[in-house]
Amino acid sequence: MLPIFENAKTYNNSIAIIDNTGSYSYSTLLNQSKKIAQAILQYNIHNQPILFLFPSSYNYVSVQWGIWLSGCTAVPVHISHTKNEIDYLIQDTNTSLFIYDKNFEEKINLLEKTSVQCITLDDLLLNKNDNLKTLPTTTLVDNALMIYTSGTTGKPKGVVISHKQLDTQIRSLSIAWQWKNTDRILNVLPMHHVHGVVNITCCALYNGAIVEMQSNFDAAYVAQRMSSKELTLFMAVPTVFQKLIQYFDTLDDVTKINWQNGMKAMRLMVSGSAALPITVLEKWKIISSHTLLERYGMTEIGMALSNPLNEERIAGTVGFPLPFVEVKIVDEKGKEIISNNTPGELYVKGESVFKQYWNKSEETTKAFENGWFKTGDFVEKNDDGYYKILGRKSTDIIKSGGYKISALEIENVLLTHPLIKECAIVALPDDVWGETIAVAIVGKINEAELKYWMKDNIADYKNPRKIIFVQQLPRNAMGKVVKPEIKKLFLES
Ligand code: MLC
Ligand code: AMP
Repeated sequence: MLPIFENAKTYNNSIAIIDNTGSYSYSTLLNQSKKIAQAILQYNIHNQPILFLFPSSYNYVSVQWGIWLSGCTAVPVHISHTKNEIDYLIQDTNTSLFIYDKNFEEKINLLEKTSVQCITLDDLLLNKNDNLKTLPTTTLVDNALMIYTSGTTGKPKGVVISHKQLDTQIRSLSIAWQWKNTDRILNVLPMHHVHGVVNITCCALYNGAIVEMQSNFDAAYVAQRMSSKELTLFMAVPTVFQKLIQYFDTLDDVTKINWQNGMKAMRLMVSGSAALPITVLEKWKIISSHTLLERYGMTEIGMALSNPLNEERIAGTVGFPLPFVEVKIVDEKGKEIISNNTPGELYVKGESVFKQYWNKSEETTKAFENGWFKTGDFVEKNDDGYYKILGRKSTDIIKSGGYKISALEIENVLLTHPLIKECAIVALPDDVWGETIAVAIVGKINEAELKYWMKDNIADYKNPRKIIFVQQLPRNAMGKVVKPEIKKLFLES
């Protein structure tokens, strides 16, 4: 049995998950997951990716665990994904089963089903016959998760993570941040990326803690839960902390003090997925009495670097390599940089690093060099051994609200609009979102109509927020679009 299930057995009647439908113990969760696994087995699916679409909830986790217990790979679909994006996931995974929450019926009805069977959780369990098959023994070598991530080329790629890799990622954070079964965490992050899925939910459930699942971020709700003094942990992206600071400033003194007292009772707050501005760290420290622990990670590698739990946390750095993670910094020629304070690309190796990009062997091979994963992030190490993230190798990778967004992917979607002749996406600095997405367009199209069209074609968080129309895109002598020139157009306007 996988370690996470072994542990769940021992935590038995302790509460595992609280969502807006109630509280669920570890034994209830495990039993429900087994029922779901039995129902999946009736489809004669083995070792295959299965898509699932649920808000962040008890049902989400029981389906994820059910997929694992059936020996298959869990592929989370996000509630904000549009028809086209989900059609792509169905086609790319070549899955034959898609389990969804009945509230998304309308979205599912729009899909080009091809050979996939789409079924609600209710119907899946209803159709389960009493001829129970023996559940397969899922082992650490089996695939656990496939998380889609944007790259510098084309459409998102499925990052395949085995149970061994997932288990290593969980154990690494459990050691570093000393997860305990007395912990209680509120999850406000989306459940199709590692931050919400692995760092918060899997770590909590592996350690017998309680995870409160919220399907969206609501500053007032976070404040209320923190004021209760029941939470011990909170983890989020910098945009969330920025929004909490803005919300704090709107409150009356009594509410502020209650919230602050609640936060003082917590043991740890973590920020990651994007650079944490030092101003945010400082303001949050004044409000909460916590120095945010900043750490660095990536879908392909899980978490790699983290400020320490007990030693000094240095603002603007992401600390040291986590347990089971090896890192090195290399120059343009791939040669290791030994000296401190010298920038280079971060390479990562270890049991936590992903297995492959789904059905993309060439891209997988290109992503590694002699067993080291090439992150595409520039870093340097200071004299005390703390790592600092300096930026990405590619400016076509944008981080907005903690989401990684590929400029190319959005440009390709926009170019499918018949009235758009050319376009170029750039990232503009933004105090709240880190970066905000902007687009220069050549074409005669009404802005309001374009925004309406985008809502159906691109998940909201990937939508360009600023648009300018130009006669032509600035290009260099080679015909390549000069993106810094486009950025200037926005910054000067
Ligand atoms: C939404 N809006 C944006 C935007 N996204 N505006 C600018 N830039 C963006 N990126 C707009 C909406 O259109 C809406 O506008 C308003 O902001 C509120 O939208 P929302 O969706 O309700 O926002 P909110 O719930 O406040 O979401 C903020 C957030 C969310 C920070 C909670 O973006 C989020 O969950 N981010 C986390 C992503 C994540 O988990 N990344 C981890 C990847 S893993 P209007 O006009 O309608 O009000 C990884 C590895 C690692 O990176 O290291 O962890
Ligand atoms: P994703 O591919 O969505 O998992 O995003 C991973 C990327 O997020 C990394 O390659 C980094 O560029 C960025 N990232 C994650 N954590 C941090 C951090 N603490 N500081 C700066 N960038 C970060």
